[in-house]
Amino acid sequence: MKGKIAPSMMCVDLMNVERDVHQLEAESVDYLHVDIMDNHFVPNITLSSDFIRALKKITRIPIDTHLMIEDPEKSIGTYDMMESNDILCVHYESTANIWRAISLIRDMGIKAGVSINPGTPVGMLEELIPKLDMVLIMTVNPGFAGQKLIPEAVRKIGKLRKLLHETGNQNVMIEVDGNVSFEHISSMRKEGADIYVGGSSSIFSNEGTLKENISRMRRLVSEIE
Ligand code: S6P
Ligand code: MG
Repeated sequence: MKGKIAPSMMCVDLMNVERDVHQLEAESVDYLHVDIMDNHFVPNITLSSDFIRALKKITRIPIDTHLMIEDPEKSIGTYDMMESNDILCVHYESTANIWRAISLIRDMGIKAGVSINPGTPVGMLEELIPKLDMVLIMTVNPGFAGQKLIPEAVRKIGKLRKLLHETGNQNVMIEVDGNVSFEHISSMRKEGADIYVGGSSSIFSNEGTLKENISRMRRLVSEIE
């Protein structure tokens, strides 16, 4: 699959969201990655479902929502603004009822994703995979932008790619999130990731303008097809 780019909206200039979203649109990014936290599952609070509602008024870029909240099945109903090309992703570790959470997302007609923390093995997903559109591999501990990569987590991308192949589920996309930097994208691409979340270490890095950073990232994610 052609590598896709998903800028992380928690790294956008919050005083200039609309300006930056229009610029991201002009650069034809594939998704807007929206991090939602609850200060319980992770020790931070960031964006919200209201932020997605506001985004929907100004752009048609598909939304890729990463819920880092406990018991997400209780609030999935508040994401009723999401559409069939949007992705709603819950953490495997965040609920005792992951199957129910995925079913609720699917029943709403939204693409369903499950995310795993660096310490969670990909094998835990085996029975869930046929119900999923995407698996998100965290390559840092969730909660904050600007962290250092956990290299062992990058190797899980390759393990998941193999599992998808062996079980005939190659249509399930693999997303990678956490220090997806200019330095690390190539190894993530070699392992087989499809969607790349760009934050402070790439798209929003002060090494270049948004436009320059996106084209640099696009070159890196297109190198291996
Ligand atoms: C972290 C969150 C991520 C970050 C992204 C930031 O919990 O899920 O989506 O926003 O990782 O990117 P970077 O390049 O600063 O690590
Ligand atoms: Mg995220």
